[in-house]
Amino acid sequence: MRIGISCYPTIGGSGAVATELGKALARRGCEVHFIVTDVPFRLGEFHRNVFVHALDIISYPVLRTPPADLALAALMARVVREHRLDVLHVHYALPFAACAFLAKQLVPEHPVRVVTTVHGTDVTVLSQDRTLYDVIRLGVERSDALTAVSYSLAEQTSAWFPAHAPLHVIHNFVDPAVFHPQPQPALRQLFAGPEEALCLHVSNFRRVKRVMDVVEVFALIRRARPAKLLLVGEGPDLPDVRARVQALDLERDVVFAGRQDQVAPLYQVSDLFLLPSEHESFGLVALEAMACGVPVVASRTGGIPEVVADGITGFLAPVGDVAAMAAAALQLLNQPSQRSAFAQAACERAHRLFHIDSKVREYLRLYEQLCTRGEPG
Ligand code: GMT
Repeated sequence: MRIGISCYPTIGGSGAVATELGKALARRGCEVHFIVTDVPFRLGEFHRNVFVHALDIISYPVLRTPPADLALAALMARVVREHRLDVLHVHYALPFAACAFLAKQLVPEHPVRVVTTVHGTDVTVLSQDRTLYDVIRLGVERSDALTAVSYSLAEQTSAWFPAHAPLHVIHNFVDPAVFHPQPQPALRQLFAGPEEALCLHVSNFRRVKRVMDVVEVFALIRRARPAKLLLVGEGPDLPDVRARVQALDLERDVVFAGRQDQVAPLYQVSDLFLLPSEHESFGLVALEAMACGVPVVASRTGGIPEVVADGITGFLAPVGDVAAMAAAALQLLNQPSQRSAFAQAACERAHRLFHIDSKVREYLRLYEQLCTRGEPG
């Protein structure tokens, strides 16, 4: 099968999922064409059966902004035609679903099937903007199939786009070969002493992640016991977070690791993962932490309860309830036997329910169903 994939190439869950899916499909013998503005960050070295088509955008004085989305649609159409793609799978509805719709109009002679995966803020934030709603709706309604990364997001998608394409829930996934428990004593020593608990947060430091709550939760933990906090990632809220750490006099206990490509070892050395997001359609980082045997304390919002089993693989609390999150964290950190039971349950749940192989099979089944159906409309 020949599959085109479009996604944002930069750091973020949707790009990570799209890239890992593409690599896994290629390992299974599919020909995979990434149609992107840049090489996806998780792609890594050369992979057999994987091709990257990166966008070139014309610059001309009359054009006030580069016509990136139109150029992407034209590139999609060219790759569909030249490589006779069976499926064009786009990740994140804006702009990719509308670009794919346009690409299809450009190659009417070639019956490519368009699959759109909605990931989160494409539905929960951008679709609620009047200036974008209709163009997102077009893409969502005119895809041949739509997938959502959680039941929670599927419900929201149906509410916003009642006439959407046939909708399937295919949860995000982890590769246990990469995300598994693994003691890393030398690495851990860099962050925490033997008596200290190590808490971890990984995100793009956007408002929706409530990284400030991570700091507040940690401050309460630190008041009760020796602990360190490792913050991975960067984004708009980073300066405020740094300032808050300073104001709370926690500079010696908080490590800002910045952007990291290899996150698995950082999960592996941590005792607890904190994800107090305002909203999260899935929470891929929580799943990756669990797969590495790290219990998660998170907010009860969106798709997080589909990932974190409350009271079994972590604890969930209302958004903004930093006291409840700190109490849950301390309960786990102060009782090593409970923490290790949660760690084991977390790893077991992540590997059993969200294994890359089963999710790739679900996507392939969907592609095959679409391709064996008659000509798409
Ligand atoms: O929608 C976003 O905020 C961006 C997107 C991304 O590219 O990271 O994140 C969403 O997709 C991830 C992968 O499916 C999910 O794990 C995240 O929960 C989701 N983010 C939100 O819903 C805020």
